[in-house]
Amino acid sequence: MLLYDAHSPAPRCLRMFILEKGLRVPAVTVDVFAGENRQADYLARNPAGQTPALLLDDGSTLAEAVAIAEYLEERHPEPALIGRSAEERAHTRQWWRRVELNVTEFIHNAYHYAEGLARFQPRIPVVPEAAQGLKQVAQDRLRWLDGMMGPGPYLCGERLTAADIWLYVWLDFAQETGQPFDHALGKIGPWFERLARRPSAAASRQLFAD
Ligand SMILES: N[C@@H](CCC(=O)N[C@@H](CS)C(=O)NCC(=O)O)C(=O)O
Repeated sequence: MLLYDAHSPAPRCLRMFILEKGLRVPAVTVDVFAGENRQADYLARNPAGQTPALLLDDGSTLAEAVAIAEYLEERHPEPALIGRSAEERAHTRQWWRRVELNVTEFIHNAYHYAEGLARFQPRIPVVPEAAQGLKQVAQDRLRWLDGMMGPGPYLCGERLTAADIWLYVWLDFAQETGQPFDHALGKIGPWFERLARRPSAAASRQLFAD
């Protein structure tokens, strides 16, 4: 197994997930700033040209951080970050999809179209005029998540899950790149501080190969 890691939020989600599971995964760093992920060598491994990716022992390569997390959880079920039962897994995936489809994808695309424009313009279609609207939707949908959160410390109540990790990493990235969120939100504000105190939050800033 070999992780193609990078200094970017999607790979950091996976690093935090792996750290919380207590796994050690060999990794190499892909220099996305220099566009190494868009060169022939990397594209031969992952034609999507994105990070993270995981080279499996059967020689195939898996992309998409969520798919990689699901794979690792199946191979290493404990500690469970998706769930131990069908019900737990379904609740995690419900929150995970809410997080990705309503908040983090908007943050990601707004970054591509604004603060990251110079880097991404040569790589992917960009729509700079959409950036402000995407940022507003992400903030609105975060308030929506805040309103749906229960009394527990995490999105899935008492269980820390992959959904928390994904939202935390992307909000942390957002506030460093021109998309600060409202820390006064009643549930998400304290939840963010709780996640930030976990050792994996600081440790996941560092690339695995460093
Ligand atoms: N949906 C994918 C997104 C992957 C993605 O966009 N990765 C970014 C880093 S956050 C990347 O590799 N960007 C460099 C590029 O697209 O050239 C996932 O979650 O794995």
